[in-house]
Amino acid sequence: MSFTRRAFCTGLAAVPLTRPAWAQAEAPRLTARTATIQLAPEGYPATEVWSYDGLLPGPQIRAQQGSRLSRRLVNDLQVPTSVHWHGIRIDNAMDGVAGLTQEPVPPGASFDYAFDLPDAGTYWYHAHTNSMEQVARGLSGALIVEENAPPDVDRDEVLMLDDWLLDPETGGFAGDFEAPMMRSHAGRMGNLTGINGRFDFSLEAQQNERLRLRLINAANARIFVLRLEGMTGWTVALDGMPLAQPEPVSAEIILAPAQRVDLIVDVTAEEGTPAALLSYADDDSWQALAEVTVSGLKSAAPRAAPAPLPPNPRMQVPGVAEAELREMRMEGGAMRGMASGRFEGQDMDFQQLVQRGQFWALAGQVGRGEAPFARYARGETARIRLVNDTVFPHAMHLHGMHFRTVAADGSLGPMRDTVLVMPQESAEIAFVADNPGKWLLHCHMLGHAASGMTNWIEVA
Ligand SMILES: [Cu+2]
Repeated sequence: MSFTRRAFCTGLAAVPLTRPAWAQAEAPRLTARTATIQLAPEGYPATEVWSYDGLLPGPQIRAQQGSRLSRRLVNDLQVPTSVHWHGIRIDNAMDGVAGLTQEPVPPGASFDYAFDLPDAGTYWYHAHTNSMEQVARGLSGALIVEENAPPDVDRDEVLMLDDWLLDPETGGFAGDFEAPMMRSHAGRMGNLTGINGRFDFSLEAQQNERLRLRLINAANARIFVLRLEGMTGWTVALDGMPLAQPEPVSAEIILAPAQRVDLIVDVTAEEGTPAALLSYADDDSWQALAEVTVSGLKSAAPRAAPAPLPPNPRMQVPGVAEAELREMRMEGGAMRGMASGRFEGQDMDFQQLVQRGQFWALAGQVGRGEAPFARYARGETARIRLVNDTVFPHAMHLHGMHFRTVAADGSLGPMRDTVLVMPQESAEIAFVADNPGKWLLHCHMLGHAASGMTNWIEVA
């Protein structure tokens, strides 16, 4: 509106011409609520899910690197919830971990998240209150932070891989989320896999079209083993963080829960020939998780290899050789168990732990304890050896900071926030503890995390 002399005279000029500093605009809403979604194939009943904004996956959030993101979480569910912004090197108070960085948001209440986005890349957001159940019921979405100089691709596609354990009779989520069988074994595996909420996800493309595929594993426990058919390409980023050089896609891409991989692929298939993202299925076959229908020709010849993505800030991890090495032993689970663990301040044997629904320990601690696994001075280089003394793989996720894996010869691997540690193997991680606060270090097989595999560190 414009102000006229007349408006001044009638007193409307009392409206301030500029917004006072305290009158911040309300952040865009992200509403956790139930929704009914057709997840199962046609002919089966629809599924009541817990969603963000009625969508599964939740709305894709895109923002520019260096900008500030804000969302008002509105909880329209019947249970408390909170949002974790997975992989963002975030202010601790915004990390979304109920009971550690914030109180869970009760039904009917809201919580304002606002934080800076220092890094470009592929991230995601998901519930972090009773996440085993809440993520399984649908509370996750993609968070894409765009480079200020994006790579030269024809299209940018986000593919959220997931699985759902559904009752074919009712369409509802099957099984008991507390079931000891799932928690003590490999975790909650779905009987239907899909991408972006669809079991029959498909893409259309042209031959020689260049796609950026952002793969996010949002599943509770499933490790996806993937292959490209009719496409060839490069891995350019892992867990959001650019590789120094693009690497030709390996024969099999292994994507553990919570991990992401950014691929730049060229469609090599000719029109009418198969192209797909294949996934190794439970029946030992390769099945198309995403079918790519090829029609036409984008360009006469394939293009040269892509340039690396621009690096994010603070990707160096200096002083690893001199850093104190701490060992975090993973113990427990079916077929192995453990002698004892500390749960809620008490030492217990495995039988006592099982009676309390606890099956796993990290460094002898069962579930998040009063004291952190380790305390680091701000800026210190941290070095942790994750030793898997169980018969199951575990995808270990550190909040708040990315780490590099340390090879046996001391060389540093790519920068990640989630590392898969296979049974009877170990992985060493190193990172600069430069983000102050209380940060979880936990297994992202969410049933494991809920039954013991959750520890934390403190940076002060
Ligand atoms: Cu685990």
